[in-house]
Amino acid sequence: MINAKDCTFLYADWLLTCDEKKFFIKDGAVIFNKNIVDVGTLAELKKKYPEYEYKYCGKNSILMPGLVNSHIHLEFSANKTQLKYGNFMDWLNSVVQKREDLIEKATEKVIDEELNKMLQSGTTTIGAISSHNFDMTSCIKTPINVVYFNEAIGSKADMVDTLFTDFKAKLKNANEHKKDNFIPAIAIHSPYSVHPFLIREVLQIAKEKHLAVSAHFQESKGENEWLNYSKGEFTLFFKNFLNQNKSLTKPLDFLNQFKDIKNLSFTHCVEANKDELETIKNLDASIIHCPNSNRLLSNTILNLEHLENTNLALGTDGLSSNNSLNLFDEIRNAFFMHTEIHPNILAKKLLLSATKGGAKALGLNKGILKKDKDADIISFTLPDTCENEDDLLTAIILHTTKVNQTYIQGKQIEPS
Ligand code: MCF
Ligand code: FE
Repeated sequence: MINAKDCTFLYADWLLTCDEKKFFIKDGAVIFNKNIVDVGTLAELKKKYPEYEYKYCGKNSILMPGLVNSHIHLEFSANKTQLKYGNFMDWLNSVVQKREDLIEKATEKVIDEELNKMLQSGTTTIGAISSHNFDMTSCIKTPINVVYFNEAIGSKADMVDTLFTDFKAKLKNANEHKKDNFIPAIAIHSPYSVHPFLIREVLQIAKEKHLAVSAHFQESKGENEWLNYSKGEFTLFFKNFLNQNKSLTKPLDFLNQFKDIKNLSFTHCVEANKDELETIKNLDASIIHCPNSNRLLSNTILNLEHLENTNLALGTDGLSSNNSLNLFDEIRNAFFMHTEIHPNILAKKLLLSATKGGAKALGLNKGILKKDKDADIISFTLPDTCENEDDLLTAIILHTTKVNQTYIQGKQIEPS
């Protein structure tokens, strides 16, 4: 028996479970309160629960899990035209130059508007990397689920105690607002920018408090050369700004410090070699793919064929390296970039990475329409009928930028 009073009953022309088993349900229906109660064809569910009224999502409608944007930087939301693209070091130098101005312009109102646009485009969960907690008020009040990654950054030895104290204050601040849809977590900025002492201490906290952890990793050729040989285009930056002439860690030594972190992700990984990818896989970590950002900052692309058996998630990164935080835009761009994979196979891979894959990366019970999962659900319609499930996912990617209905943990959300 179900308590119909607390439940919503929806059906659509197609339901995508985003679970590899039984991915497509034609004329699919879902019953949910805060969690999903049942999923099946409308005929099956009507037979099981005949006395209830089911609401139709419309002609050519789709029901699927809400999207998970696993990696964004909201504090950079004010950037439109200020940063340099094409080479990571040029971008980084422009960030150093414009950072204060951009951060000042990223007011609560600007960030709220971006979050609202994300809601309208079907994103129900984000992994937000926060450098300063300036985005925290917006992240606490949004109905979107937020895994809030407090960032540890800084490689100067004489600053390390201060940096650690600041980090702990930020984490404490975030922890005071912890709730169902605001979950504090830890970001280690990258192997090149965080002192080994800081990495060790911060990971110790993550282990003790069972927090999710994320890090940028192997994003550019410059990073790879610096980490392995203390050479290349990072050299000047480290000499000038940090008076440092040697990398403090090697890529594999960096990765090996993350053992025993349960919900772990590495963003970018475009320059990661076979051993590094193998280590990531053995850590049971996820790789977060940010294709637009990689195109803009380093003009590279992740090789998806090298990632067998590693969980893949998807992110937009911030507006510091993108023109949109709409995850359907990102999926569409990725779809056109990865020309080595058949469109329909790639479409499935990308939609999985934006739902189930993202939920795993962030350690959440979401991303799949299945009994007992959190009821984060979106519905939208296609411009015409699609009879064949083989073509459906490509059609969705080509034609979707906005959704009609959004439910987060069972509650219907009206974008403001
Ligand atoms: O992911 C992109 C590129 N890689 C590294 N960092 C950032 C990205 N977008 C914003 N950032 C932030 C980062 O969180 O840039 C700051 C850090 O606080 C400066 S260091 C690159
Ligand atoms: Fe990033």
